[in-house]
Amino acid sequence: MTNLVLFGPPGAGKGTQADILKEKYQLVHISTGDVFRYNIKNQTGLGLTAKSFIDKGQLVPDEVTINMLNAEVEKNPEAKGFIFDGFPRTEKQADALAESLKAKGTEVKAMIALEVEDEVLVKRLLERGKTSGRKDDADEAVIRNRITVYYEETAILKEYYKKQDKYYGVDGVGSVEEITDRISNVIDKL
Ligand code: B4P
Repeated sequence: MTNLVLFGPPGAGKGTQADILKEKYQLVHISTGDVFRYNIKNQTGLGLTAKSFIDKGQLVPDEVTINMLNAEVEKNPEAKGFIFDGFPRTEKQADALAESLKAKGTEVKAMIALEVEDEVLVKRLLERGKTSGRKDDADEAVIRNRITVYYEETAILKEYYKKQDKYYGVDGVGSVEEITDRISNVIDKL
């Protein structure tokens, strides 16, 4: 199985690239952000819990997120591999992912990180906020909090995967096609 973690700060383009790569490499795409937004829209218990964190630009608690991720993986027993988009975001989530894949006799093959500077991220998310209806994109203070949370809680995962020789950094600035080519160059050599 080819299991990829697409990594990077909020607005780096993980969702944009995962949508293209899932078709190109026939992988199942799981975006924890998308699953949360689906649950918020349908007003499920999970959605109500998630909303209170997402609207403030905070991470949803690990236990809730990990259970949800495992359920999504279980829904796809025939998958040739997964693109995890927005997961893991903490060390606890990374350990849980390793455990869940190990139980299937597989593992994370690579973490591909999109590198984009903060001011570009803020600009992209504010732009998306004009049309997305996403509360977490509409307010610059919330966007900046998401970026701070990324550095405080998520960025350490770079070291986590580096230690396992699985980290690949990719320049995330350029056209969407250029970035897909850069990521594909990494995947094709795995
Ligand atoms: P996510 O849904 O994961 O969203 P994201 O980080 O905002 O965006 P992404 O990097 O996917 O960017 P995109 O392609 O959309 O998270 C939302 C929230 O959910 C989190 O803040 C958190 O609260 C919660 N959450 C999710 N996962 C969690 C977890 N594991 N644990 C706890 N909480 C969790 O691109 C952004 C914009 O840039 C788009 O408008 C796009 O069109 C544009 N863009 C993309 N590529 C571009 C390019 N090359 N050039 C110019 N613009 C580009």
